[in-house]
Amino acid sequence: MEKEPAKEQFLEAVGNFQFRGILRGTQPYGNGHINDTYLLTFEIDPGATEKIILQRMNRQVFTRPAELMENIMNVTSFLRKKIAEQGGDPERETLNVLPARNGLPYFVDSAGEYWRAYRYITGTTSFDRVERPEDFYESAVAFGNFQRLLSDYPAATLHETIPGFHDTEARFRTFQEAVKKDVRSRAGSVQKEIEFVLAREELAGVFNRLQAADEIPLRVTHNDTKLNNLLIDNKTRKAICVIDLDTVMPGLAMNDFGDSIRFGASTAAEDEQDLSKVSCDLTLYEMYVKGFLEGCAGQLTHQEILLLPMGAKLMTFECGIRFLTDYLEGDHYYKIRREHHNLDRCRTQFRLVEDMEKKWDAMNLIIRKYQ
Ligand code: ADP
Ligand code: GN1
Ligand code: MG
Repeated sequence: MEKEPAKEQFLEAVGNFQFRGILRGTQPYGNGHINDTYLLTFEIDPGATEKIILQRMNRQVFTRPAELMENIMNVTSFLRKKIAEQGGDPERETLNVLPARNGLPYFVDSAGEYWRAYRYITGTTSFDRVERPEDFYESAVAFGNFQRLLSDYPAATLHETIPGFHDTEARFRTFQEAVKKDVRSRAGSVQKEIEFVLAREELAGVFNRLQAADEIPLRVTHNDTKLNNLLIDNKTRKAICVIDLDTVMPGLAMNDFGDSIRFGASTAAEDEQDLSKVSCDLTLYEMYVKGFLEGCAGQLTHQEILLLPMGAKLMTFECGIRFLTDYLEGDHYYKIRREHHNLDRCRTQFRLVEDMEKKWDAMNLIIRKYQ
């Protein structure tokens, strides 16, 4: 895990963007696991303020930040046009990057760290848990719609910001390496979790095999569709803006569906320590199926629709593998807020996988209602 930025670096970054007004407040913001996010408040006129999101990008995770920002600039301008054509408000319905003083969409500080700024989208909330089922339905429509809006995006122009991001087979191999190296001597204490993964090697390769056989299409997908990567309007309760566009890349529709389910259809938080609270809520699952298919509006093939439950199981399994790998490697990837945080997160994911295995027939039956 990276260290927090030093105060001087933070101030250097703030001073190097084209912000208006006088800085009146700064606070760490949100619950993302990857970047360092701050909310800045500027007084632009007496009594009038403007809010900005400033982020220090995670250089260990994103090794080519300039390419990543090129993706974001291109994707957001593409979306902005479509949103405007459809009568929407591009200022609120997609991210707006604010340029640095040198005109670039990012600033590199004297320590070599990359910073970027977004207009803060006011009057919205990003939820860490589903508080109202209708919100989850709205999030499904928004993520499905996001994929549909990008269906004619020139995929070949996108940089792969994290190679093999959802290559579950490769994640499985990296995990095996981490067990072998066991750099923190933690493997001995997590034998049960290691066995859980090893017993499901077959599962890890399901989408790899279908892709190799050309049975499932690559699309431009978000790849990180958890509920807190979406802003819901406080008044209308509509999901208005998909955020965290760092991993928009060619990917699988089922994975976008699946990542939302593993996070939002869980009856407990991602890092819940009491595993008896963790299960996959089939009512929420069904609401998401309905919303996602509506949002995709007929774009998915029959095969993709049938594979949605597999997306849920695989994304949950993969996410658990990634948390466990990070735990074994010494917590260098995800931010942690307590000791063994990654292990707790891994355990909820594996509990969810087990629960999905039990509910597998029901999960598939639900899909058949909507196909
Ligand atoms: P990470 O990659 O660390 O998850 P995100 O880009 O998802 O970082 O940002 C972290 C959090 O900051 C989000 O979950 C959301 O709560 C908030 N956030 C990010 N961008 C905006 C924005 N433009 N307007 C309002 N809130 C935002
Ligand atoms: C990370 O960045 P954030 O917190 O929205 C991670 C996702 C994981 C998720 C688990 C770039 O998402 O892949 O599924 O944590 N993002 C990256 O909560 O690795
Ligand atoms: Mg995020």
